[in-house]
Amino acid sequence: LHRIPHPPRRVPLVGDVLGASVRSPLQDSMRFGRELGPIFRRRAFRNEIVFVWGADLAAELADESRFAKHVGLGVANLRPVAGDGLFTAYNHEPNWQLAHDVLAPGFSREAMEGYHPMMLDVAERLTDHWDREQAAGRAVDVPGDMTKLTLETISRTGFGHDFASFERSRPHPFVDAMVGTLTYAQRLNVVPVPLAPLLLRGATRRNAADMAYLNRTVDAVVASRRSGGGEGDLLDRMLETAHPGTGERLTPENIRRQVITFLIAGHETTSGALSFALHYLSRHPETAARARAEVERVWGGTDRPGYEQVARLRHVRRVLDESLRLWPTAPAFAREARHDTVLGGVHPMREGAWALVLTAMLHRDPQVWGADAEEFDPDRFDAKAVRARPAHTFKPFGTGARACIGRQFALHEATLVLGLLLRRYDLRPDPGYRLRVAERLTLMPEGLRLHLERRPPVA
Ligand code: MNH
Repeated sequence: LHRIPHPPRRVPLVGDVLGASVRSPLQDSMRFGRELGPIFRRRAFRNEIVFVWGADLAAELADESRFAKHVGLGVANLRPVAGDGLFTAYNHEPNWQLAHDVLAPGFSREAMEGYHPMMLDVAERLTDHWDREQAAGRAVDVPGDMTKLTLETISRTGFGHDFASFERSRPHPFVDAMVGTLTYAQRLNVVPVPLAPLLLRGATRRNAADMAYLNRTVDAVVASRRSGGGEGDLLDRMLETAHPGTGERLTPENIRRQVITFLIAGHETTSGALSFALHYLSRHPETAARARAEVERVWGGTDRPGYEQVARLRHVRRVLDESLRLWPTAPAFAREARHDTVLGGVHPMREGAWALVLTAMLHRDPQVWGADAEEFDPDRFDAKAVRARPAHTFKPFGTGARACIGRQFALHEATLVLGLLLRRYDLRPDPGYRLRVAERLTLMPEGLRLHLERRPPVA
């Protein structure tokens, strides 16, 4: 450990919390990373955390024969909410493989084609709302509206449930409860464990109420399905499908955990990704024009593109990739050693020892991305540039067996929505807005509002 640099002002007992903020642990770590280099450590009270962002070291940690997902920090803090659901399950828990095998067909290409018309319906709710805001001369609340969109998309495609988000002026209470539990899980990372009950007493009580609300909502969704017919969606698979090999089924308690997991994991990060992409599109009119020209070429005169017409939007996808490079909305993931090993030839790790990969910094490593790594440039994702880059340098969806199961779902949904919005509106930034990134385990551009102008329909 002594070979790994740490911040210079280390306070006995407390550690490296000086200058650190409970609101922005990730952006603090990015700052430390820039000062201390590709591997560093920070101590908060008695916990020492090793951070890695150098591309060579991160590529080693992606080696599945030596490392696996580690359920720690923010992910572990969500165990009371999400239990042994897919995202928070320990590698050794049999429910991980069972649920993975039962649910994987729900993320196949054929499944995506099935969700596509419902995704379009939800996107039209958004454009109806934005048309009204535009006509009234109001700027739109980007993160708020993207969250409505992505929550409706996952709840309708996955669970046949309508939260009526666009009929509300405030976020759905499910979203407030979710943000509450995510913020609480993040705070537990930066408060000394023995003192947590004392320091977070009020917050702990609110968190219990939030968890109870999430459970009640999910139980109601499941109960209404049990009384009605299935529709071949995710919930149907959870309730009806036996494991193809063993014939085993998910238990009711595990289904509850999976539904919460998918309702949260299935919308929060996609909402952030869309919001950052819209921010960059509004600040880069030449990029927006190029992406828009592609949409008009591939879609022609239709407002209801087919699945294939979305899959063919290469330039729009690059905008999304480049936004996820700069602000991967799940900004870190943890990896543990499967057996004793040496990282980078110099850092010995015992079996079970772990490190946090800072994706947000890996994606800015100048050795990979160049001296202009901090600049927004979607051309970094043209086919030739991608081929020229080493493996494991772009990891917004994590890595290996425990990587994101919803990746294609998120990319399809987000590409579809960006295509529709580019085609329909010119996006004008608020001149006074400076990007501020809010953290609640995931990332979101705080307070982002855009002014819209309607574009003439495509002939
Ligand atoms: Mn998603 C795991 C990022 C969209 C459901 N997701 C992960 C991981 C990352 C991630 C990173 C791995 C975390 C870790 O190693 O600890 N996910 C994203 C991003 C988006 C996203 C950046 C959108 C953009 N995720 C989605 C969507 C769904 C989803 C949409 C569901 C419809 N994600 C999951 C699940 C897991 C996961 C479930 C856990 C998979 C597993 O461990 O088997």
